[in-house]
Amino acid sequence: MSTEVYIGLGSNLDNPDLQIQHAVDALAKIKHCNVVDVSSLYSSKPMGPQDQPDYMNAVALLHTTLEPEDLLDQLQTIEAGFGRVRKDQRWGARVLDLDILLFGDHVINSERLTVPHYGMKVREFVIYPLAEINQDIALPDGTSVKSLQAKLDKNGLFVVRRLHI
Ligand code: ROI
Repeated sequence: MSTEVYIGLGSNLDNPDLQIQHAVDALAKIKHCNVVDVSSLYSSKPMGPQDQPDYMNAVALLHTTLEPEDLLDQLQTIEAGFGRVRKDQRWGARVLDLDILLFGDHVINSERLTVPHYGMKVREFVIYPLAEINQDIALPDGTSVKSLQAKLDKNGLFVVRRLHI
């Protein structure tokens, strides 16, 4: 049985626009995973410290038979391959961030993983691209993405271009 998984992608260093498309390409190469949809590429204002460049963000929908922590391993391997240093300053600039936003309707609170992603409900750069892929999804607690989007200011968020799978 495969599970629908939504992944958040973010970058604000070293040509973020290209990093995000390359990251989608890398997701497509993970074994036991299919990338079935991807949002547009969005430009967003940094959340957290403001003395860092604007971000590029997107969301991808995968179908996978991997367990959550095995998928996390794969995502961290991709981040490392993009030169991501794990000690990046908290909420500082980064080459590539890959977050598991939703893993089917699983609720996970392990040492390595918090799913749904803890900050997603208030992040316009997550909720808008998610709603672009599927207006009708709900979080495990029943909150619809549509209702979250209606409450969230765009905060300067805009679509840059389409991404391809
Ligand atoms: N801000 C934006 N706009 N996009 C991100 O992906 C992002 N990621 C982060 C923090 C530093 C919280 N800010 C962000 O990890």
